[in-house]
Amino acid sequence: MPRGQLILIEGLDRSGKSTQASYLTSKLSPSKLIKFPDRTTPIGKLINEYLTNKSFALNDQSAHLLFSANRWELNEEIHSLLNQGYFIVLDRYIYSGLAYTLAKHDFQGEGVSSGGSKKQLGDIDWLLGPDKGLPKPDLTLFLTLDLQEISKRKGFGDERYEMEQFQARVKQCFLKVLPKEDNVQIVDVGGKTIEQVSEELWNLIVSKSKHIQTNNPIELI
Ligand code: 2DT
Ligand code: MG
Repeated sequence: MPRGQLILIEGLDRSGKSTQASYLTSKLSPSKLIKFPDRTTPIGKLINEYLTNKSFALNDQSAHLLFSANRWELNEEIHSLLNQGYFIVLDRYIYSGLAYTLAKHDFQGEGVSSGGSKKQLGDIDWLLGPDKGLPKPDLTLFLTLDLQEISKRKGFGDERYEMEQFQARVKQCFLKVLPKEDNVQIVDVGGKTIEQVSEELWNLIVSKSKHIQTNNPIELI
């Protein structure tokens, strides 16, 4: 039996990423939606504390490693579902891991970053190291929109990272870390309805998934 496919939906905050990821999961069968960070696991609970409590003191390197460790917590489940033929839709994954930490490297604002050395945060090899060996997405769809439109959409909550000035850095960092490959597609959602975006993403999945070699084992990062 051919394996299933690993489809990653990445995107800026307020891009409609989670809405689209659940919609796509409902269109694919059999399928499972996996959201990162998964806040229900032992490490996910720490991450939740880190995101929701700005006085929770974790340095930036440790936080970065925890997000990666959280992906490793689901590694066996992902392999097992793929081997059973499931489509797995990921809502955030390694590129969020790279982009958010990289964005902290030279961000001066309050409430995002710890003190201390930030040298490693600008070193992509260091950032990617802990994710090496995780399953590599077959297809990545990155939802982007311009910053003016981000600020028009409804306001941020008060989790760590949910502030406009930081999002501008995150956007630049995503564009820097996303590989320039045919199976990584950037979709501008600006000015489009939820339905229009869904249709565009669905068409991309239909056209790209024909080329995914599901008789070969999933590649690793
Ligand atoms: P949500 O709002 O989507 O729950 O994300 N993040 C996420 C990282 O900094 N590194 C990672 O590896 C991942 C997966 C993005 C909560 C925040 O966590 C950030 C926003
Ligand atoms: Mg959020």
